[in-house]
Amino acid sequence: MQQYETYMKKCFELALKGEGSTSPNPMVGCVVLDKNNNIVSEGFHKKCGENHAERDALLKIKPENCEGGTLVVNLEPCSHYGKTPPCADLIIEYGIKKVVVGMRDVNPIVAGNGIKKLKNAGIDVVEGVLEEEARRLNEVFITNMTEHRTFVALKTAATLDGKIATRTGDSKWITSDAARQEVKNIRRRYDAILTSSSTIIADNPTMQHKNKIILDRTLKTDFKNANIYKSGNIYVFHDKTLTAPKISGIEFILTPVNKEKLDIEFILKKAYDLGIMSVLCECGGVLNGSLIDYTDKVYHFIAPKILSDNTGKSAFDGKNIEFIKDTANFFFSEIKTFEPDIMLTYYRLK
Ligand code: AOF
Ligand code: ZN
Repeated sequence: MQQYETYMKKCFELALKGEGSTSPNPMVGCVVLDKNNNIVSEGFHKKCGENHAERDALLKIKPENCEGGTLVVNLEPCSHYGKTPPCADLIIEYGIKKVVVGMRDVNPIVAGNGIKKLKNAGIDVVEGVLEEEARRLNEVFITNMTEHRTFVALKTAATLDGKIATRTGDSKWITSDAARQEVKNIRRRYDAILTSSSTIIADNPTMQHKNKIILDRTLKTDFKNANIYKSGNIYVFHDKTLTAPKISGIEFILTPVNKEKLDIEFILKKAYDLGIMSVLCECGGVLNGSLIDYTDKVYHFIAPKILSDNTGKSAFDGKNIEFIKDTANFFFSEIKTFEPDIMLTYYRLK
C-alpha cells in the first residue's frame, strides 16, 4: 500500500503538468509498472480533447512491456466513448493485471462503470489510494460535475491586522515579490480571473489572463486605456438598465442589480454557461465581503506588517456582523511561506 502511495504521488505530479489546460476535464496522471514492479511508462492528460492519461502512458509502450503489470492512476479509468475511446478497454487489451485508483470518477457517464469493466475482465482493482489528495487535486472538476457550477476561489493579500490598503488607498506593496509571483502561478490554475471597477480604478492592474470577468455596474472604467482591457477575452457585467458602448474584444453582459449591487449569483451562473469552470476573484474588501458567500477556497497572503488604522481598507468588508455566531466559517487547509510572508489556504465550511 505504501508503495502504491509513492506511485500515486507520482501520478499527481504528472497530472499537474496539465494544470490550467485540461478544463473542463480533470487533471490525470498515470504510471505503468511491469510484472516486476518497474516503471515502464508514464503519461498525463494534457488538454481537453487529447488522450487521457492512461492512453497517453500505454501508447508509449507495447503490451509485452506491461503484460501482467500494474497501472496506477489518480482517477478511475473511463468506460465511455467520448472524444477518445474508453481507457478501460485499452488497459484490458494491454494485459494489465492490477489497476490502482485514487478516486472514482464523479462524471455520471463513468461513475464506477470503468472499475466494473476492469473487474469483469478479471483485473484486480485497488481503490481509494490517497483519495483525499486525489479529490483535492480535482476539486474544480468535482464541483462542476456534482454541483453544475463554477468553482470560486478568492485571493487576498493583507497585513497582520487584515488590511489590504491604507485609508488613502495605498497598497503597493503589502506582500513580497515572492508572494506576488505565486499569485501569477495561482491565476494560471483558473479558467478566469474576476475583478471590479474599484480595483481597476484604484490600481490599474494588468492581471494577465486568457479570460477576465469585470464587474463594472455603472460602466465607469476606462475601456480604451485601462491596462486590464489590453489582453484576454473580456466579459464586463453591468447594470442591465444601462447601454454599454460597443468595443471590439469586450462582451458587455446586462446584469440584474439589487440594492446597488450586481447580482453575484447571476454572474457566476452566466460564467458557467460561458464555459468558465473556475474563477479566481481578486477584488477589494467590499466585493470580497459579498463574494465570500459564494467562495469555495481562499488564498490569503499575510505580510508581517501592521497598519493600525481602522479606517484602512479591510480584506473583507461590508457585512458588519454583530454576533460571532453569524460569521462566515472556514477550515484551514495549508500554510506556505513566501518570505517574509505566509499564505493561508482555507475552504468555506458548507
Ligand atoms: C480518464 N483519464 O485522463 C481523463 C478522464 O471528452 P473525453 O472523451 O475526453 O472524456 C472526458 C471525461 O473522461 C471526463 O469528464 C472524465 O470523466 C474522464 N476524464 N478520464 O480516465 C483522463 N481526463
Ligand atoms: Zn479515459
